[in-house]
Formats: sequence, structure tokens, C-alpha cells
Amino acid sequence: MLESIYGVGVAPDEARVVLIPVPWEATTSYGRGTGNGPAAIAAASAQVDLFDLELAGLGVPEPYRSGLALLPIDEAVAAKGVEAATRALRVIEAYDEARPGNYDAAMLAELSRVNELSAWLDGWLEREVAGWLAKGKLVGIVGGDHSVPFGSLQAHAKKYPGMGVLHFDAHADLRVAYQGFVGSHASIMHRVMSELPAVAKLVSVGVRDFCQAEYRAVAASNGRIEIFWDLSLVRLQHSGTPFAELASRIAAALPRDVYVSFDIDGLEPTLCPHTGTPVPGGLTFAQATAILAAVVGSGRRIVGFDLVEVAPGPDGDEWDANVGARLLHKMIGYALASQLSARV
Ligand SMILES: [Mn+2]
Repeated sequence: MLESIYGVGVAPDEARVVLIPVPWEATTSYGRGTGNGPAAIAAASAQVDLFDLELAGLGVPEPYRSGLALLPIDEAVAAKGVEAATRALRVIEAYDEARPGNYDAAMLAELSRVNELSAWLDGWLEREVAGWLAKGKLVGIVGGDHSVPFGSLQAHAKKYPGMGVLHFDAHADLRVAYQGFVGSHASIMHRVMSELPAVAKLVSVGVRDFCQAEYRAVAASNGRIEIFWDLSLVRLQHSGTPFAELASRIAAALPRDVYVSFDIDGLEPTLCPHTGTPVPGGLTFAQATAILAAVVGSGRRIVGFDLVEVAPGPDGDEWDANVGARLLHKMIGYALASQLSARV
């Protein structure tokens, strides 16, 4: 089932776009289920219409015609993901907000093994993505939680030094570490900023749940991190600024090459009710695609992308995956369109 996406998958070597499923949710701190994201998105993708009017205007009426391949789930990734999630859950249960880091020896051992597994995933994904990039493919990651795409960001930053990251998320993800997990889903953008100097700029959109230290990290970044807070976007719209103008401002904040990291919880929670850490507010589906359209329209080039934190309902509710499959289709289409029109 997983090898088919939108009902039209081709062999990876013949594809223009290679999608790598990573069913990993080691450090999800609240709701779980995002490990089932790739399978649920693949299943829901069958009902997405292959023609897209919005993308047709950009020369990509049916993105699948470029050749889409969804790789099979790697057995080692799946097995280590389960191990990491099981061990991490013990640590999360032992975590005491009042005394963070106060773990006993057994918990420290669990923590260290989880961090080791996260580092293994980073290395595996970096090699995997670099291999496909070397073959000239556009690569997309289908998560999984937001710790997943670090290796992909690393591989893309190496191939496209000076690139920017366009980050859709309810959270800033700038925590230095969360609950002791170095590779926490809440830390990915901190890691990108501190470990990947080739990333010139981080532009986050829709952020509405963050701590003071994260807020200060933005100010201390000397402009390398720019956040279009949900609060600011809402206030500007309430006082009459058209969203098209906001989308243009977001696009203009980015360098020429753009990697899109999309945490589904950047959207309104009605579009992702089962995601791990939903927050009221957020972008509509149309606003999110308008931002992608503005990036492409500005002549910037989308060089890679990921979609993370999509979780089907525990009762089989496929709504989150339905939205995820449609968002992924748009991301693929905009990335392809940007390759045709890039000029910045
Ligand atoms: Mn996130």
C-alpha cells in the first residue's frame, strides 16, 4: 500500500519527486499517533483529485505527471522508532516539570538510549536524502513527529548552502532540549539554527505557543530567525491588511532557495484534530497555500520539504490524513512549479 501515492506512484529511479516515509514519534510529549502518519496519508491520498486548478495556473496541472515515488517504510527505521517511543514514554512519565532533569540512573540510561536512536535516525535520513539529491530528485519527507526531518534539512543545507527554511508551526520549536531529549520534536529549529550554519534564515509562520526563552532566542538571532507570529498575522488582518500582502512579506523574508518544513499544527486545529499538540488559532488551508504560492510567485525555488505531525484518529478517523494528503499534494505541486519559474 505504501508504495502507492495518489494512486499513481512510479519507480523511484524514474520519479522526479521521491517521498520518504518516516513513521517515527519518539518524543511526542502529548498526544500520540503521528507514527501512523505516513500510512494514513498514503491511504487518504487515493481520494485526492490529480488535477489542481491552483497549480494549473503555474504550469503544473497534474503534479503526478512529473513522476512521484513513495518509498517503502524502512524496516530498521520502523523497529528503532518503536524502541525509541517505548523508552521515551518511560522518561516522559518520569518527567517532573518542577524538577526538570531530575531523573534516576535508570531513566538517565533510557534517555541516553533515546538520544542515541534519534542521532541514528538523523544519520540514516541524511544519507538517504543526500543519495536521492545526488540523483537530481526533489525529496519530500512524510513524518512522523517534528524531530524527523533534521537529517533532511542537513542534506539539503549541504546541497543548497544559503537556503532558508520556511517553517509552518503552532510552536517555535526553538527549545534547547525538551524533557532531556536532544532530538525532541520541540527542538528541531533550535538544532537547525545551532548545527546547520549553511541555513541562512529561518522564517516561521503561525507560531502561537512558545516560551519566553524561545521568544528571546528570536531577538538574539540578529535577524537570522524571523517569526510571523500568529498574533501579528491576526491583528494585521483584523485592521485591514489583505492576506495576500502578508503572504508576500513572508516570501520576501526568505533567501532564493527555500526548504519548507510543515508541521500540520500550524493549521487551524479543526484541520488536524488528532495531531500531538494542537493549539487554537492558526492558518486556514487557503492561507497556507497562499504563502506557498507567494514564495513561488516571487521567483524563489522550493528545494525540498517535509510534512510532519499528521496523526490519524485512534478510532480510524482519517480526516487529519485527508488534509495531510491534500497539503502534501500542494507542496509537491508548488515545489515542481518553483523549479519551472525560479528567477530570484
Ligand atoms: Mn513543530
